[in-house]
Amino acid sequence: MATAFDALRWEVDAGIATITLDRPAALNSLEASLKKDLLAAFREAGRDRAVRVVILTGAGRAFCAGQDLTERLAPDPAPLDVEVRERFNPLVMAIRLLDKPVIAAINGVAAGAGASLAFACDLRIAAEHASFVLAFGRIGLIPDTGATWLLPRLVGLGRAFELLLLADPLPAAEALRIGLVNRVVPDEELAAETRRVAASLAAGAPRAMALTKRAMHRALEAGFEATLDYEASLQGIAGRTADHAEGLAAFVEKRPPRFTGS
Ligand code: T3D
Repeated sequence: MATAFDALRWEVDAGIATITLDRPAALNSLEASLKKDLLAAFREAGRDRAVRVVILTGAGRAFCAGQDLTERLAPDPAPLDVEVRERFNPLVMAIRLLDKPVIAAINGVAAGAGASLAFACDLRIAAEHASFVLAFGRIGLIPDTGATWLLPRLVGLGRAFELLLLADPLPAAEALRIGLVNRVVPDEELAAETRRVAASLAAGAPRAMALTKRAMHRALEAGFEATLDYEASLQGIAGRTADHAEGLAAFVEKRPPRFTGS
């Protein structure tokens, strides 16, 4: 399906929406229209019932180089706190609140808020020549767009400090070793491998997946007993879906389930 976005490409095929940041000459850095389009694309992914999984990737040799720094040099840029609150934070909240899995297909360098976007996704698959650069400190800023919350939860506090304070490039292989990405594949296989994973998710039970995402995010901020209780409530909801009945029927009939999201 073609769309009305200017700064990104949006395609939906077989239940998979692919959002491609499309400013390759500026390494897909985030300027006003791209930030606006990206938020709109995540909202569209939430609304479109045909979409079961979202892939976020970049055109050209980068995933995303974070804030477009030329925008900061323009006359009268928005104060940074306003920019972060109003334009960056809504992006990572949209990923987090989207009740569908989001995969970052990290095709090249992910820097600054571009890395934060990847951290906010549910799964990360990286090309072997991709890398992360936590570039905030290099320009005298602090990590934002969720980096201080997400990164320690993904790799632990010590490694997060190292990455955020030293800001050395982290190659994909090392990112895999420390658990920051789920898979690393040869560059030319990134799109196909990501699609394979997305297709597998798209064949799953959508409501169960949405509830799983909600439960996992809640669990990150709750105690054990509260989590047990929350899991029980969400399981009650999952247990009443047609997809659960379909899953049971498929099991006893020894056939693959056909989940509809109802
Ligand atoms: O509003 C706010 O500021 C608040 C929010 C802040 C969140 C943030 O994201 S802060 C962090 C911002 N990002 C950065 O500091 C990263 C800056 N870029 C780099 O450090 C490097 O470009 C990379 C490590 C990402 C890649 O290096 P390399 O050597 O592979 O490429 P390059 O030659 O530096 O860049 C290629 C082109 O992309 C170049 O343009 P040119 O010379 O070919 O016309 C470069 O200027 C452009 N580019 C790269 N990053 C940005 C960018 N243009 C604008 N903004 C960028 N962030």
